[in-house]
Amino acid sequence: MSATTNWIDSVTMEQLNEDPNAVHDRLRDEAPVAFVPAVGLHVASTREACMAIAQDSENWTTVILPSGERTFGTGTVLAANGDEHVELRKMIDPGLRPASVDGYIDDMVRPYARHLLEQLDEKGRADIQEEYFAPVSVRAVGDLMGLTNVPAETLVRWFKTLALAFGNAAVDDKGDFLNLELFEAADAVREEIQEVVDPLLDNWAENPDHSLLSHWLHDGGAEGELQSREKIYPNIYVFLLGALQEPGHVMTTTLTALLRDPAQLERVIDEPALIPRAANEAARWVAPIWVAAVKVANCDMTVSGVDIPAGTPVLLTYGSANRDSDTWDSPEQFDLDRPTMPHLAFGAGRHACAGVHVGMSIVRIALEELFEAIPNIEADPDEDVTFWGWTFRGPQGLRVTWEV
Ligand code: 261
Repeated sequence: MSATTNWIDSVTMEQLNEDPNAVHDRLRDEAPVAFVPAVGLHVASTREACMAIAQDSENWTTVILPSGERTFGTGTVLAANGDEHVELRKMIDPGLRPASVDGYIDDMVRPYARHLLEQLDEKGRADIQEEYFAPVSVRAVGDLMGLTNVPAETLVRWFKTLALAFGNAAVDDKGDFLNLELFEAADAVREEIQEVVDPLLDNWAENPDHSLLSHWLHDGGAEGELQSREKIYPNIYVFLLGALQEPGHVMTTTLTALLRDPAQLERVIDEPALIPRAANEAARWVAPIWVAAVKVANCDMTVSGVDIPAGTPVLLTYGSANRDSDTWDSPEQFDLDRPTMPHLAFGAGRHACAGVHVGMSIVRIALEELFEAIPNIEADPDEDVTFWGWTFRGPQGLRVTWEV
């Protein structure tokens, strides 16, 4: 075995969760597509390799990370192909179109954001992730889905449990999953979700409203028929993980980057129109969904000079692609002024994120309200921010202070 494969064989899931960049900086240089035993899959790390695969749906069939399938079951939009994928996107996309989002998003986000900030204002310190960003993120998307009566704490607990299971990608040398207790916790949460959502679907069957789930139930099925729950539930789980968690991750990552560079923070606070640019650069800098797409080669393929036999699943690491120095100068730096190049935080090709506009609108509004209410926000000098996660990545929390 060559020296090059040797170090890859000893990469661990812990390393990937703690500091994926240390591993992937080297993978991009030495092995743009390589088998990584820790997760039992081939992994594509360069922007070129990820784009080539993501944009070629003729030669690659979309599947899902095995730990993701164990968490959500089959039938998610994430793993659908061809007509089935088109049908699911017809169910999911309409409520997320920019023109539609722009009509409802302010009323959905601002009042709750202001309410939380009023409560925090006099305190002078907070874990802004746990006390503001995560609640705003889940309340906005939860309300949009129609889960207005599910408390924010419950929604946060759901996405955290589902995310730990989905990202539980480690396998032993036989390819069997480790840490089964994380899947069992997600099984229990899925049951809890059904207990909450079943009665809501019963009600929407008789009394449709403007919520996303009511539309899924009524508009996604055959003419005049309700969409089957079998088709709806896997995609509810997808939303209750990614859609609930990631706007919050982008908010915290944006603020973390700005707090580390007070000159850039000051520019954004002085000129709120820069918020979208800051949030977009944050999504490139630390992609909240660092890893998720898996594609299987339909025939023998060669990607970036690496031969991939037919039937090989390849994991696309968009977080790594976003740090590719062939595209970005000093990619490890958060830089408001870098030339705009399309990054891969929202994926590419047919499976590109359906929620990019709604998600980034929620991020923008949450940051606008925060900087308006607390323009003198500072990092807590006693706390070091820890980023964690390979599949999903973001700050574990973010302690901040301000003078009251
Ligand atoms: C709404 C998008 O959600 C996800 C995306 C990728 C992996 C898991 C998700 O829940």
